[in-house]
Amino acid sequence: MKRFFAYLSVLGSVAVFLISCQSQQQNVIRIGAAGPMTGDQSKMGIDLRNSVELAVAEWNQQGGVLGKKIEMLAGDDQADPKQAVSVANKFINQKVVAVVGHWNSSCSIPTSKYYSDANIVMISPATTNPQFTLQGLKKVFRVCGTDDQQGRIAAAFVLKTLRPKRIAVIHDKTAYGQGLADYFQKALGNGAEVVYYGGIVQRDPDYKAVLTAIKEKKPEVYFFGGIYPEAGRLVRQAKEVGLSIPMITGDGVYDPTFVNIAGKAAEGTYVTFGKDPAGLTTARSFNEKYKKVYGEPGPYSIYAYDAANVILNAIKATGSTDATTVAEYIAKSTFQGAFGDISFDKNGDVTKAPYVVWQVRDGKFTEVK
Ligand code: ABU
Repeated sequence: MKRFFAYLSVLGSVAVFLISCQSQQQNVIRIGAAGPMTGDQSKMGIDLRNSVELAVAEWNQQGGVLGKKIEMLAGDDQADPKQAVSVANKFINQKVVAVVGHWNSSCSIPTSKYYSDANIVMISPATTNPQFTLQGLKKVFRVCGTDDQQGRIAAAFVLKTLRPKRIAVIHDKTAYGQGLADYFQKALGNGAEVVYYGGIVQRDPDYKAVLTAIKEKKPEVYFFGGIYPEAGRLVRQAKEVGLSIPMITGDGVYDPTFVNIAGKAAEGTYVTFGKDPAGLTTARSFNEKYKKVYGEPGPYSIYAYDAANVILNAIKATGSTDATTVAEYIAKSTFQGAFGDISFDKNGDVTKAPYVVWQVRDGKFTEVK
């Protein structure tokens, strides 16, 4: 009998514990922040996580949303599509209502289907491959531009300003890098001859064989579709093999880490990216608060902050965490973001995403006017 009562008492405690966990879960609204938080692209994921954390802290200081505290859950996808799917499954089990992320196109495209099927809103701050929002998934958005846009800007700049006859095009074989390289090449049209086209392997320490092969083709410029760790090694090793021509590349290279890796060899590199938000009145408060807590904002920090605020404002305005309701509201509304007004087209892309060309001068990214 004693044993029976002891058994009942254990069962009772377990039940109380489970009920209390469930009620705690119901009293919070969970938002996922997903990106590469370890590995050679970790700065991008950490920037993203910091911004979502900042937005969530601000909302919680004001009492949260719908009378509930907001909890941010961070998911490290290591810029690896398989890890990204694991993160998505974890977030689904943890009942997040929305995700800010992922950072890489190669992670956002496969996970978008998982989130949509699980009724979770997804806004990527940085994924630029057009395919991401062309899948007909109504709960998927991005707050940045697309690679067809930046590919066109890069090609127009090269043809008008650098005027080469011969160009080499290389990429990192990812959804982002290869996609961007292909959009760039398409936008060149017959404006210049592509004398070399090929892929490199991400995280390979030595690109000298490829760079020597490019040199033999005598291009006057080379385009790289990829991320800053590879771009840094490429420009450094290009100098080592005597390939002294400018690189033009995309938003994945716009970070001081590129200059740190490349050193002096970074000088003169051209990069397409959005305008600098530092001077915007709307961005002032974000910049000050971010700097105070985390240091200098990264290139996509403000985009991630705006993505989190779009989600939380939509939850507040609709009085709901239902993804269909929230996504319908996001699709038809204009939000006052730190980077200016944000509204979306029928695919979930932002209606304004102006790219400009930057150049590394004296170790700093400087807008080319
Ligand atoms: N847009 C730059 C890097 C992120 C991506 O893979 O799209």
